[in-house]
Formats: sequence, C-alpha cells, structure tokens
Amino acid sequence: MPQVDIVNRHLVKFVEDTAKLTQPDTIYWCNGLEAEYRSLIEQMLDDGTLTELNQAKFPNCYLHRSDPNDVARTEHLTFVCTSSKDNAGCTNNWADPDETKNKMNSLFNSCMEGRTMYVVPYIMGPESSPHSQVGVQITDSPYVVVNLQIMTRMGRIALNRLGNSDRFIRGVHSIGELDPGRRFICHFPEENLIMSYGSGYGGNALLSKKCHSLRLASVMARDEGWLAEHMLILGLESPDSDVTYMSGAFPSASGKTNLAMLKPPKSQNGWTVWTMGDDIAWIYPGQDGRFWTINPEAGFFAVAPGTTWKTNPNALETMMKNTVFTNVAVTGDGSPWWDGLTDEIPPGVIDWQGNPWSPGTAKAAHPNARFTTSIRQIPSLSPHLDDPKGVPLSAILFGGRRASLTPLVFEAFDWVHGVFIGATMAAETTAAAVGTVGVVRRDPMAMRPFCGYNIADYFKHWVKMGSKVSKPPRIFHVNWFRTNSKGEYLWPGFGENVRVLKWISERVNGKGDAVKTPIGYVPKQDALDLKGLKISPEALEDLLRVDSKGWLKELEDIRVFLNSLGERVPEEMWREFSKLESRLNS
Ligand code: GTP
Ligand code: SPV
Ligand code: MN
Repeated sequence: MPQVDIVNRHLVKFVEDTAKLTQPDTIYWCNGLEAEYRSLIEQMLDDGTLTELNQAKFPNCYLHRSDPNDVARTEHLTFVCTSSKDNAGCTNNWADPDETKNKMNSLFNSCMEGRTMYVVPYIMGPESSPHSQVGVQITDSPYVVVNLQIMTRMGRIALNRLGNSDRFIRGVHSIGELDPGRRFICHFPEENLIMSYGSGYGGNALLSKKCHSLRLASVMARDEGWLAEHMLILGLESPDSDVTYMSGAFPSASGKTNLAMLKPPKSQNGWTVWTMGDDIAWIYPGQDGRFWTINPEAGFFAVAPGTTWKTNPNALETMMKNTVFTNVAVTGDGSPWWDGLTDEIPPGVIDWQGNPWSPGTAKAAHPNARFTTSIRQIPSLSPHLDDPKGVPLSAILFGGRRASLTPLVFEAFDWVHGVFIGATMAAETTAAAVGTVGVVRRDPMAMRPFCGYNIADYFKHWVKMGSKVSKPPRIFHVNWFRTNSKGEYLWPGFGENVRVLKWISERVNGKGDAVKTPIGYVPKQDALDLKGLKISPEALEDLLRVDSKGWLKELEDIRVFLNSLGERVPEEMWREFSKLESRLNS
C-alpha cells in the first residue's frame, strides 16, 4: 500500500499488476521529499552506484559510472508498437503490439526479485497548467528515481494532481541485466504505455523525457492539435526590456542546452537570455493568435564535455551543487572533470570508467557524459518556468551540425517554407546515441529518433498547425558548426550566438536587414552586430554565402529522402521542393 494520502485505484492496479509480473522484494512509493532523496543517495553510496565528489567544492554532488555497454540512447533497440505498421512510419522501428508485449512480459518476468520496485509519479509541466500531464514510472533503479526527482515535479505533488483519474502515462522500467542483447525500449501509443528493459541510461531509462514527453506526447499532440517538440526555449531581453521568446530544435548534442543558457559577452551589454527549457517544448495555439509554449521538464540532463567557464558559465554555476554527474572523469581532489574543462590538466585524473588516466590516450570523460541538475539552480532562469500558460513564441529555430553548405542563419519566406526547412534539415550524428558519429543524416525537426508516429503525417500536422494561428512564429535555420579547410570552426559560437539571436529578434519585429536568396532571407553583411568580435571578412562571407550549386546537390539528397518517406508526404513539401529548385536554377 502506498505511504501516501491518495489511493487511486487505477494506479494501485497498475502497481499491483507490475509487481505480480516482476516480483520485487519491496514496493516503495516515492513522495519526492528531501529525506527520500537523501536516503536513496546514501544507499547508492553504500552499494557503489554513486561515488561522492569533493563535498567542500561540490556540495551534494555525486558521480555515477554507468555500465560501459550502457552510455547512450540505443535507437536500433527503440520501437513504436502501433496496430498498423504505417502509423509508425519508416523512420521508426515498428513491432507488433501484442507480440512485443509478450516478449517484454517474459523479460520482465520476476526481474525484480531481490530488488526494490519504486513507484515514481511525476508531472510534466507546471503543477497547475492545463497542458501538464501526469506519468507514473515504475523502476528498479534508484539512480533513475533520483534523476527523475531532479528533472521532474515528482512525488506527492503528482499524486495530488492525478486524484482519482486514470489519465496517466504508464511506464514500466527495469535495468534487467544491462545486457545490450536483452535491451528494448518499447512504446505503445494506443495505450499510453512504455516498457523499457535492460538500460539504465538517459532517454532509454528516464521515461518521462524522450519516451513520454516526445514519442507518446507527439501522438497526443497530433490528435489534439498541438506540438510536442525536441526544442529549447529561451527569452531574449533587449536593453529596452522587451523579451522575445524563441524555441529551437537542434539534434541531440547539437547545442540546445548551450543556446538556452547563453550568457552574452561583455560587448553585448544590456542583452540577456532567460532560460526556459533546454530539451523539450510543448507548444499550443493561444487565444491571441500566437503559439504559446511550456517546458514540461524541471531540470537538465545535459552534455558535460564542451562545457567550460568560457563556453557556458551558466551551466557551470548551475552544476556546482546538488548535481548527479554521469560518466565524467574525476580529479585527484574529487572534482568532476572532462577534457578541455581546465587549461591545465589537473593531477590524478581518473577516467569515466574508474581507471587512472593520462593525457594523449583516450578521452577522460565519455563524450556523452552528462550532468543532472534542477533548472531552478540556473542564474538565468526565466520567471515563467511555472507559468501555467507558458510564454508566447515569436520565432522557431532549426539547426544542426553541418561543416559545410548551410549558412550561419537564414529565414524562411513563410510558415510552410519553414516547415519544409525543418522537415528536410540534416545534421551530423553525435555521441548522444549509439552508432557512428559525424555522418550527415536527415533529422526532421531534430525529431527523427523521437516522433512517435509516421514522420510524413508529422509534416502534415506541422503544416496544419500554421493555419491554426493568425500570427505563427517566424522560422529560421541556424548553423554554428561551419568549418574551414583545416576543420576549424568559422564561427565562435556559444555566447557570441547572441548576435544571431539579435538579428532574429529584429526580423521578428520588422527590422533587421536581409538579402533575399533562393533558400531564404540571409542577413546583409552589416546587419549582424559584430562589435568586438574577431572574425575575418572571408570567414564571414563564407558563413553567409548561399552556394546554389551545392544546394542543387543537396536537393537531390532531399528528393531521395522525401521519396523514401512514401505516399504520405504532404503535397506542400513537394511544392516547396519545386519552388526551391526553380529559385536555385534561375
Ligand atoms: P542533447 O541534450 O543531447 O539534446 O544536446 P543539446 O542539443 O542540448 O546540445 P548541447 O548544448 O549540450 O551541446 C552539445 C555539444 O555541442 C557540447 O559539447 C557543446 O559544447 C557543443 N556546442 C554547443 N553550442 C556550440 C556552439 O555554438 N559552437 C560550438 N562549436 N560547439 C557548441
Ligand atoms: C538526447 O539524446 O537528445 C538527450 C539525451 O537529450 S537523452 O536523455 O539520453 O535522450
Ligand atoms: Mn535531447
């Protein structure tokens, strides 16, 4: 029986059924209180799941080293189980719902013997927002529980919100044997059910995040007329105190967290970025003809490598206390560390697998090492995080890692053209998922791994959403990752990206000079504020050039991609394709 006030019979049945299947020694209902957090931490320190970091420098911070076979999402082991295969579409792995449930049930059979089963109720979204949703994840991993406590509104607060309703997402999770041969992450959108077995890592195991808030939520959003997106949310405040809200979809490990936490350089005095979210946005048409957006999450599970006092000082300030680090290295004095964090390599570094490390060998931290921290600790926190209606969106950014071709920034001509840009965007793959890194692949709206239904229907839904509001956000494409022939970045990125955000906010407000090119509006050379920035005129020209020949070649790849998605691709996408082709040819 739950050690809580509310007994929801639907929830109790879900818990009892799962316990009957998994046979845990103990069932523990999470309340979300500080004492519970402490005792889970103590327990994990005792059994070695966590290592204490230097408590004087990093109070309440701990390190988790995950199984070396379990360090990133596994897209090839992730399934969408719909009764019709077509509804999953060709970018998802599909499996039959009944067969899959049988297979998963046999994996889960008695898998919690000798373990504790945690019942973790959580809310995605502000406590009192009509757009928020309750989920309940059952798990045998205390590491998962602690992460969910940091990243969501977890415990009694969620049970109170749920009341006696049966409207909650059901998540069943076990780390199993952490055997990649017995690892599956399965979604049943027709039943609002997630079953995940055999992984304890990130999006595979923290079911509130990609599984609930993107894969299942995207299906609900399609049916109910909203959008569930892999997007950061930020507010850019001008010296006149006007705040322009933007969201941005960049693929995994491609800069969402860093843009959301952006701290403008000194030369941009008077400009401020407010952090609203770094990974997921739920977007609704508002009464006033604009889209409004909430961040369903309450914390970060963010990439550590690349984060330094120079590149992302807000992130470092945020993670100094109450943080769980996963797969980072540690210094001799017990501080978390990753390659490049400090100019000098500190003595006594132990790598992410727990072995003494010396420079010149492999990386000390895993490239997908992460930190889990409450969003409430960030100095740039938006005052609207808990606002039930969220914030109004003026701009949507798409982007990704492209060493060549796509300019620093360009603007779509209109909504449907913007949807085409998002639908056909491509980016180099990263260490956030198991597989080859650095291969360019089409990743529509950065949702390829996360859209819970047919991606062609998803494009149709995006087109339709634009007509639901009289003032849709303007759509932009950005690329911070252009390189020169030596492989060096052409654009300084990070805090300096505020210069691009400023141009975007000017465009949204009817200012900002642009040149019309075949692919969209590109800033005039002097329209970007480059005050105090060291960048050569050649680099800038490269960054803003539209290479028509290169784009015609790109179009061929886009044609192959759209064709591969089959008949369901909406005609609007092909129309935009033809329009772009003729603009490039003329
Ligand atoms: P997920 O959490 O996987 O969804 O990733 P994300 O999109 O939030 O990416 P994140 O901001 O964590 O950045 C991933 C990597 O890209 C980090 O190593 C960053 O340091 C690096 N990065 C982010 N922004 C920039 C930029 O403007 N320029 C360059 N060169 N690197 C960047
Ligand atoms: C991503 O891969 O996009 C992430 C990390 O944000 S994970 O939580 O593992 O999905
Ligand atoms: Mn992500």
